[in-house]
Amino acid sequence: MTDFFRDIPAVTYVGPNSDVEFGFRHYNKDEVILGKRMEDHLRFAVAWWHSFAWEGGDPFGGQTFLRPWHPQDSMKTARIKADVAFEMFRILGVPFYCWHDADVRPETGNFADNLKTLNEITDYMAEKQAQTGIRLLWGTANMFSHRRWMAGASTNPDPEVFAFAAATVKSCLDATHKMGGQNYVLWGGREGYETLLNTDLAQELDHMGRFLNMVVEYKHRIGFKGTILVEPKPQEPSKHQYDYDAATCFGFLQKYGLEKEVKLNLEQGHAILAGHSFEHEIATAAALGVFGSIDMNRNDYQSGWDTDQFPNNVPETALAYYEVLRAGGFTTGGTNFDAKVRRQSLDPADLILAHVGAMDTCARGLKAAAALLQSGELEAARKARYAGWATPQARQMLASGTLESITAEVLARGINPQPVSGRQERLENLWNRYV
Ligand code: XLS
Ligand code: NI
Ligand code: NI
Repeated sequence: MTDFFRDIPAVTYVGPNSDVEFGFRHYNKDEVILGKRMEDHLRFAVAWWHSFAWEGGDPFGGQTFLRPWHPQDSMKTARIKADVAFEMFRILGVPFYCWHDADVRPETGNFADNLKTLNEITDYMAEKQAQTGIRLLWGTANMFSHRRWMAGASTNPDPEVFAFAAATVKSCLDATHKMGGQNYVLWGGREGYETLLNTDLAQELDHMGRFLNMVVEYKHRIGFKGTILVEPKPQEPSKHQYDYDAATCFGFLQKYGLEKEVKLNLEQGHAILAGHSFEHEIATAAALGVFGSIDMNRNDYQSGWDTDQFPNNVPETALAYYEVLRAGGFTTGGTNFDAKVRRQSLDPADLILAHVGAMDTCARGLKAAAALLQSGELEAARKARYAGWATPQARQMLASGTLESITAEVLARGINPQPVSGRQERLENLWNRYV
């Protein structure tokens, strides 16, 4: 036990009218929605890196947080960090968490030592999982912070970096497997380029495709039952990242024969950076059969970079969960808060309350989405819009029509389509009745 969160009580459901600060107003984990407990719908996870490893720096200034586990350069402080993390998970009552290797163990700069400390600290964390019942949503390798990764990991022009990356992912997948992780994530922060002048784009993509195939082959060899997830992001830190968005990732997976093996972890802020909405990315992944999990952290709409803030906009989360529900909900995936408090938010209470607010925001979004889905009103309107396609002629046109046969039909039947309203505002008004 540490005293980092001293005086902070375990957070429980208090209902929307309570003025208790450390309470959930909307997240009532046992409440059943569409036949499933809210906890099982949302599958919340805390991100080790932003909540515990991040020291409060931004491009203009360094550390603002002075935590008892700083500096993070020894196994002693790594253990304190793990103790505090599990205390926070207990206070919040979250079922899951996520980590990168570099968040949980000290960096020694050499693979053998990093492997030893990773195994040691993940054994320690696995014990804590067993004691508390808190589970691992996903593990991942940080292949973007250390200078060795500056020109990429699997896409690095130097084969020694490719080798280091392969060994690193093996070590992280082994640890994730040992800890009963539900997924394994690969986010290609430096899998991209700064300038085409020094880059062989085609060769780099082939290397990345081969690398991901090695990961999938290894997963099957060790019997890891979790899902391998790729996380799209268009840019930052690379000027151009290969895993640009959901559609780009699907094309990549298909080219390298992985579209049945790998799914996507979609992040709200990354969707916005790609010029999409979050619900677009979820709907696209679902339509392509590769929807996996979400990182529910938003960006500031004013600054054009990944500010990783906790969600606080109910209508936005409602649109996202509506698509998650339409996709059939999460299986191995969940809602990871890949989010950090602001660098002025120094207090331990800030960390707790950031998550409480985010969990409530998501709960409200989920409830609104579920109520609208259950009412069937939006789905009925959508169905009505496509009703013409249910006729035998329309179905036959799709199944066996040719441009010649269809032209003959247009002439014979005098087809002359009459535009009908898309009813967008009416449907937006319908949405607003639910959020
Ligand atoms: C960064 C990414 C990262 C991944 C995990 O923008 O979101 O945090 O989720 O490597
Ligand atoms: Ni991100
Ligand atoms: Ni993320």
